[in-house]
Amino acid sequence: MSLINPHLILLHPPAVYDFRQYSVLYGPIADGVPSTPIFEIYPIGFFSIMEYLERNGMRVRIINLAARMLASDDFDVEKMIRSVEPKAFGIDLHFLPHAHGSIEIAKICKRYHPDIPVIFGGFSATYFYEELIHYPEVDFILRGDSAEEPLLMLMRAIIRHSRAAYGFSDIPNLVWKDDSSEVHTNPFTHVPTEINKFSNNYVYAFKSALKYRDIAGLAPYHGWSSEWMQYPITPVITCRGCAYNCIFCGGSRNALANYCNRERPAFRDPHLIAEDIVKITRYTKAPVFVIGDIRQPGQEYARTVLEGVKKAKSQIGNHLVFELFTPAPEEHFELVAESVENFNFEISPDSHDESIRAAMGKRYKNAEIEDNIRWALDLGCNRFDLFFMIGLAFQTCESAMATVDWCGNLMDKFGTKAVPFILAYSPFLDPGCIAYENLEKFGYKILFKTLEEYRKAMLAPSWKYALNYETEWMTRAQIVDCTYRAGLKLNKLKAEYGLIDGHSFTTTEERIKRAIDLTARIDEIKGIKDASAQQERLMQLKPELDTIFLSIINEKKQMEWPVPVGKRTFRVFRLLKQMMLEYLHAKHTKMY
Ligand code: B12
Repeated sequence: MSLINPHLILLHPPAVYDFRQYSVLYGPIADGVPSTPIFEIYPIGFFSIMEYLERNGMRVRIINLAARMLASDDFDVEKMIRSVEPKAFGIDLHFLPHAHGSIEIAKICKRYHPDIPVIFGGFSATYFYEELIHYPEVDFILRGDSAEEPLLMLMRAIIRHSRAAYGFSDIPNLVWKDDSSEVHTNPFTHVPTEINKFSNNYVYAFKSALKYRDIAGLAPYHGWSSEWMQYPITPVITCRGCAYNCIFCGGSRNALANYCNRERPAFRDPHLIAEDIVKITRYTKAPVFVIGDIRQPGQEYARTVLEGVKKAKSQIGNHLVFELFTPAPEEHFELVAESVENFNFEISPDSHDESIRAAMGKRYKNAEIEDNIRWALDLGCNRFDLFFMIGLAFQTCESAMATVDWCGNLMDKFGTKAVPFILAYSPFLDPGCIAYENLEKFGYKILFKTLEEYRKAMLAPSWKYALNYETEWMTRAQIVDCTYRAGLKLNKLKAEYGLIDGHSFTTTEERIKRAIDLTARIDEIKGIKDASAQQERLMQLKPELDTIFLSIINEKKQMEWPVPVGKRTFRVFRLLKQMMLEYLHAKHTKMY
């Protein structure tokens, strides 16, 4: 084995393998995130897994296959997988849209390396573990929202005992097959309440990228490395789990209690959050996205984070982005403004209709939202994003269009710094969320239940047929149609109020109209009985479909947080210095 052969290779699959060959109208399913519909962003947890294992003597490499495939049509996944020889492959099935890609990648791993174990993990692997373990290419599943410690145990067991069963039965949360393919489900007991040991340290990741000479493989999303890290937004994680119960969220308190055994969220020490933020700003000028409302555990927690950041205020030019899970009191904005030079906020009111919002689990008023925008902007906030949804309980298309009208009012009142987005809840209502588990109560109908159905759904020719739900108030076709109508209207309003220029307005309108036209043409093609004729007609659409692949109703650039003008986003020398220090520190940690 070569000295730099990693013990574990974490592979991030594209949602659909091989998307480069299929003719699919993915629709605006990724219009609210920086990734494409292939969902090339790997779980943030890859970083903490890598760091925890490396600190304990394992060599870990991340290969973002999805981002590599997006970057080049010539990137040969099979060749890449054939050329490596780790002790184990780890594949994420965290986001359910990867139902197709993750299994296909596992098949390729097994084709070239039948004896190398394949480990699955993530939220969707946890939810569907009983079905997933029966796929022949899956050897192990680690359930739960915190895999670091059991994964280290598993890696040690794999390295010491090869494929022998000895040792596997002691690893919490592990689902595994023995040599005669009998399935064993270990107790699901590892749900850490103390998460300070899992840091947000990207230094290990960069070290690994240099070691395996593969910066491109590490890129968390397409465009991140290709533009030499021009816009590498860096997340800081405040917690595991959530204190809130939004009914459509697979990461809500009840959802995680239901399938991840997490009864309550675990928060990282607020002093460490401040340290994480300051540390990151030493080697990048990119925006820092603080994930999770820092008021979740109480105002005192938020105060401690902000006071910590304030100490370094004069050295931090980066834009910090804070989430608001509920509207905050004015003092919170004052505290943020005192502590941070460049700050931004985001909130997800979902609907303008307070009764629909309340049904989704969010009991706050429009007046409170408006107060928050005003206070924040008056105190110097650069940008206040608002996210609205289509596909909610009790929501008709008329109601969604009225939400767009309210977005117009907000832009009218607050100008270009209040930035609204409207998106369809897509492609899937999260398994395990309150609505998914109580369909009748919330008027949802779920169209796919098994993992195998989700795997196939991702290959549907149009997102209309991939959506896993409809509501009492809108069918799938109506959700699709309403999303395009709302997108057209919001685009127009954004141009009217000066949030976007004429070019953005025209290109977005053209994309939406093309998507409407392609939706109708695909519906027609679906009516063709002969499968090969149908496939041939679909393939003829591919060049046109490719022109609206990246986004449809929202341009990606509209979601970018500001970066200080004229600054190089990465400070390479500081990063190298930090890596050196970490290396010296790591030399003193014991090997397994
Ligand atoms: C922040 C966040 C984002 C961020 C960053 C995502 C990221 N890189 O992880 C952004 C905004 C980009 C995002 C996007 C999306 N998100 Co999101 N996101 C979250 C959120 C709020 C917090 C994530 C977090 O803090 N993770 C903490 C880190 C430390 O842990 P982790 O990444 O989960 O990893 C741990 C375990 O899951 C496990 N694990 C994960 N992968 C693997 C692999 C192996 C081999 C093993 C062993 C273990 C393992 O071990 C890790 C370490 O302990 C969660 C809700 C929640 N409460 O978790 C939703 C959540 C994860 N997102 C979700 C969804 C659906 C999406 C989107 C598909 C939405 C969309 N249509 O655009 C996209 C996918 C984007 C992509 N992949 O390209 C759902 C997933 C439900 C599901 N079953 O599919 C969640 C649960 C809730 C929600 N609806 O937002 N998201």
